[in-house]
Amino acid sequence: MSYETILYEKREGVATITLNRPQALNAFTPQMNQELLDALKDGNRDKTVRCFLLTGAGDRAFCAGQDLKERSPDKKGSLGESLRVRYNPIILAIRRTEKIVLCAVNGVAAGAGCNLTLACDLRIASDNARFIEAFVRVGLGSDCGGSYFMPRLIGLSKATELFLLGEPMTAHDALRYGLVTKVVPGTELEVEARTMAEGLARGPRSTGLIKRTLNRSMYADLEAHLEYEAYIQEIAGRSSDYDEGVRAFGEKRPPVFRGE
Ligand code: T3D
Repeated sequence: MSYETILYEKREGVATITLNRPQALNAFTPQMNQELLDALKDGNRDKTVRCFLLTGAGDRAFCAGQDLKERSPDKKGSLGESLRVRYNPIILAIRRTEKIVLCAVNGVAAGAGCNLTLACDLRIASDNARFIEAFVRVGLGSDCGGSYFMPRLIGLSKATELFLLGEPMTAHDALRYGLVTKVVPGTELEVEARTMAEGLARGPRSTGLIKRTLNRSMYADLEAHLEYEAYIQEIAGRSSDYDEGVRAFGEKRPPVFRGE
């Protein structure tokens, strides 16, 4: 299979997927959604793969979420549908595979990009990583399971703060809250993540069973919640505040919301 928006490599039991649109902070286009899903399906089928390593190209960003330059008010389409078709299958593929998914967060992770990191089993971050639940900044609610994973991972109080204020959480704060396993200098992230991924790939069969058990313990109704987020995002996506949020982002100015 050939890919244009991701890099995909399988070696030593590890399937490495690199989101590869660094000029747009690795933001999602429909093609990138599809290629990421295809790679996850391929690695899941491949018996030589025991662990996924998910990261972003460059040292600025892991992923800035949906590509907002595709989202002018006249061609934004249905956000609920976009989530059901493009994003939710990725989140479910990560949770459903018994292979461990390690995320190497190599820079800013915003919006859907932030929530993609949360769906993974483990996170290791470079010291310049930031986690931003950026949705509120453009007049949206949460999606990609962020409102599901974040309170389970760090507690409701801090999760509420992150979603309502949309402020960045630094890598070191993420470590303090247990969101990431380790923070390393950016120059060391690739090697550290690779070492951790190869170690996970050498683990016993039971690692996949442990993942299944933890899924059952914490994530039993994930699918229904993803559907609920898509329903809510459809409402938010139809609001004039969202149109203003996207316009303001493109014009590099703060949005003026009217609560409508
Ligand atoms: O289908 C659907 O829409 C449903 C799904 C929705 C899920 C979502 O993800 S909605 C949320 C989308 N993401 C965001 O709201 C984040 C937007 N970006 C930012 O807030 C900031 O760019 C960052 C905090 C990520 C990084 O800030 P900073 O100061 O390090 O970089 P910057 O200068 O803002 O951005 C650098 C460039 O990347 C800039 O382009 P330019 O001016 O150099 O040509 C900027 O426009 C571009 N960029 C950043 N984020 C996006 C983007 N381009 C397109 N889409 C983006 N999301």
